Amino acid sequence: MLEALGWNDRRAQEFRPYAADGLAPGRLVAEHRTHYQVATEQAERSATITGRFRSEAGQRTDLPGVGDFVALRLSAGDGPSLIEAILPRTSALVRKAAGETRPQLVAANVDYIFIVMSLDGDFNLQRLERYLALAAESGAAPIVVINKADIAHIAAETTDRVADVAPGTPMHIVSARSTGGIAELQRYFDGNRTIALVGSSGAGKSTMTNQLLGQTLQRTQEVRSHDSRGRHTTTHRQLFIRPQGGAIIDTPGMRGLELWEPSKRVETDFDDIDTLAAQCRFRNCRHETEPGCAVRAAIASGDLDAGRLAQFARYTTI
Ligand SMILES: Nc1nc2c(ncn2[C@@H]2O[C@H](COP(=O)(O)OP(=O)(O)OP(=O)(O)O)[C@@H](O)[C@H]2O)c(=O)[nH]1
Ligand SMILES: [Mg+2]
Ligand SMILES: [Zn+2]
Repeated sequence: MLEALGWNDRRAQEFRPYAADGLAPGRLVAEHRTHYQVATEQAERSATITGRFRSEAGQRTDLPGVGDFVALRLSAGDGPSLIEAILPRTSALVRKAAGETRPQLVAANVDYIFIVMSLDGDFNLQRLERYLALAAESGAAPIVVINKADIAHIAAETTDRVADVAPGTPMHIVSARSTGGIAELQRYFDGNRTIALVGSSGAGKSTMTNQLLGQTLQRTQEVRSHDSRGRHTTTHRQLFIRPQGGAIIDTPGMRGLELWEPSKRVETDFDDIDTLAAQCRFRNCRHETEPGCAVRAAIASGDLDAGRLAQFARYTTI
């Protein structure tokens, strides 16, 4: 069981002192408001952290997150087990939401990040660039997955532009709904690897999760027909164990990531700016003083609120 989750000799070595202390190994599969869910050799356990663990954590990212390998003090009765330690992370997918100074751990110990974009209204190279930057900082390898190949033909020019933005990054064109091309993605699980899916709401991450697992475990929902935007169906990150080995982490589309903290909810989808930026003279325009900047032109003409650009500028990671 733990092996399928990515447990190996190195992990066993790291775990030795905890084993000597009577702790059990596990992998954190979900984070809820009041508790965590942890997969162990026997079963899934609900778990919490000790007050000391919480007070010793310097940053929010020092707390356990989805994908972490942890050392658990198993509860004898019905109560939750206690997470006493986190094993060293091999990678950490971290994002900083707009207007927030504290970074948030999206997923830990991820080998591949599938950046899912769909061939409806979702396709957006600027957003791809932000996801690539996020992946580059994480230590996991990005894979571009272009979904919904059944509804639109992808022009060679489009794949060339993706290759420009993401040089050397593998690209797959698939249809999660009709399963086209999904089989070629299964090899990323070889060696019990962990894949995290990121991308905007409605891109088809949960549909793909179900296909890759061969089971319908995640709920999916139609996108809005007038603008192809998703409905933020997935509301929390969850790690699933693939029966044949390997793990997959489905995440909520961008804005959904903020939902767990409603008071701090900030608009983080910059489609308005992205659309304008596509018309800037320079592809790497920072919308500061560059000539031919369509974003500043829209602010000057009153079509775009200047506050939106400020918000966008603060939004450093994605
Ligand atoms: N035509 C077509 N539709 C697809 C494909 N993949 C997913 N969809 C549809 O797109 C809609 C959104 O899919 P989801 O899997 O819920 O999208 P998501 O990325 O998980 O969205 P959030 O959970 O909101 O972040 C659903 O109606 C899916 O059936 C595909 O390959 N082709
Ligand atoms: Mg989803
Ligand atoms: Zn510009």
